[in-house]
Amino acid sequence: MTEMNAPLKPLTQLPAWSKLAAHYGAIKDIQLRQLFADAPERTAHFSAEGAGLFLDYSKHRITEETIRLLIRLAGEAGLQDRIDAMFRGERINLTEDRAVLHVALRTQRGESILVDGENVVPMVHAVLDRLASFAEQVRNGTWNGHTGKRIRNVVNIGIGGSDLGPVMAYEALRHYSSRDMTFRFVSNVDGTDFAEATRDLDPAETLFIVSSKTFTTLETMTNARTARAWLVQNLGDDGAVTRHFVAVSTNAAEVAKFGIDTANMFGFWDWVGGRYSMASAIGLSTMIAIGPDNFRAMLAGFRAMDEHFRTTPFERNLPVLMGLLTVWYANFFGAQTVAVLPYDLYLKRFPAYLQQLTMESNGKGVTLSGTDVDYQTGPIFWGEPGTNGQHSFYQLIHQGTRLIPCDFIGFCRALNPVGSHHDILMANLFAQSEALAFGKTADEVRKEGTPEWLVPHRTFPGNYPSSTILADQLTPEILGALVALYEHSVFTQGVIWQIDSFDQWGVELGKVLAQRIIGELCSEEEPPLGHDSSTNALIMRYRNKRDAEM
Ligand code: G6Q
Repeated sequence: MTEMNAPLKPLTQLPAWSKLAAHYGAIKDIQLRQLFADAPERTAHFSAEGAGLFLDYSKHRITEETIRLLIRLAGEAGLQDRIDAMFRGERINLTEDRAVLHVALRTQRGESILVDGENVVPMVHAVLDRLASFAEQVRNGTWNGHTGKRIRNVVNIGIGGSDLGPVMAYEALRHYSSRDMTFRFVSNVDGTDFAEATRDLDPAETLFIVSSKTFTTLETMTNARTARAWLVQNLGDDGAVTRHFVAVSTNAAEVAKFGIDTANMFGFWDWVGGRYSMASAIGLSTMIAIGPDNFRAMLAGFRAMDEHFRTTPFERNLPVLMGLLTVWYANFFGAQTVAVLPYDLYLKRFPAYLQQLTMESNGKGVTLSGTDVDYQTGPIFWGEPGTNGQHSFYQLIHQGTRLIPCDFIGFCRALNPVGSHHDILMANLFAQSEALAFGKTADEVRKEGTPEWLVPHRTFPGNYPSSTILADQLTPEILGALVALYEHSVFTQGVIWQIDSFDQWGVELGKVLAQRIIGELCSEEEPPLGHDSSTNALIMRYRNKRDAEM
């Protein structure tokens, strides 16, 4: 057993855990109004900066003692050893017996990270170079379609980790993208996804990127076969596949079996988890959209945060602080969710992306040693861009009965400066975090002349915690840093909770569960059903209605 596998004391028996529990008892009713009145310079203490991101965590229900104890907990949980083990390429994904090396995707040429004695950095850069050359060819029209027409449309076919990163990054970096090309993302096995994505596309100008680590995922392979049929039917030649299909995968055999020349395949490795793969070849659509230079800038942003995480003392380490605050609210205040509220429309898919990153990683109920946890693990992440969310669900955060810690994300400079729009946008961000923290007392409401019966309704309890992440501008570098911030925050949480943040057995189950029923729905002879009575009745009803005359 390596050092990092040495049995740890159960989390709730760590000395810092009991100290935190006692500390929580002492400060649980503490008011942010009071904390700020007592220490007007509070933000100077409770803020940190790294990789171009400024984190203000002063509007949290914490004191210096809270942070001291949380950092002590991180120490007792062996966080630094685990960080080092990840960067060394150790097999910290225990249940899949794999290294966890998305950080290797962001290394510079000349660095060295060994997996089973082999330096993976040259492999990473060899693929990056091939990706860059291919992306350039598509962008400058050297790589044409089968009929000689220029490629104008790129459709990424993938799901989960092979979709959410590409689609989020494309939306986030749209400002930097080639505006004379169209990018679409087909993930759902619902035929509507493919139909709507391709209805206005000219097949002769369309490139499909089939992105699948395993190249066996039902949804992706179904969509890929449909895409191939659509292309061949429209162009009237099987040979067209060569110029219109490329693959991103770890499984060359399946790629070849599908009919894509492995010369047109871009590889990655089993030590890149699906939800951690947007900086790998899975980012091909991103690279075609924004160009190789911008893609490399994004990698540099990832790398800056990786280095910050690996080397910065925990007191000033952004992902560590954010991860520990998530633990503080989940385990001591009983918070069930975290809201992520980007004040930038380009980040509209960022909450969805984070849902997979956080919830697939830390939605675990068993520790690394196989025992059931007796504490909460990963909270539910959700959110929408501001200011839109303010006109819908923020009501519940302000005046509902639940404690929902929020992450506000904003930028000091607009990418589309239009009059005073950006100032108005940012004013809203600042106002929301202020209102959540400090609320409005009944007396303040009365002073506004509110009739007494209405006072309770117009009073805001406040004392709701939030972090604010500010950056200068949404650039490729900053997007990389932001994603890495959350990746490493998730890592920090997983280490504290003693779980495997890098497996996904629930997803694997989903991949096999539907197969039996697919056979029952798709075969001619309609085999007898052996499910529970509810499932049998639903399937029968579906079959009857489906086959009935309209
Ligand atoms: C991610 C998960 C999962 C995966 C998809 C697609 O961490 O493992 O979301 O990315 O199921 O898998 P393939 O890339 O193998 O098609």
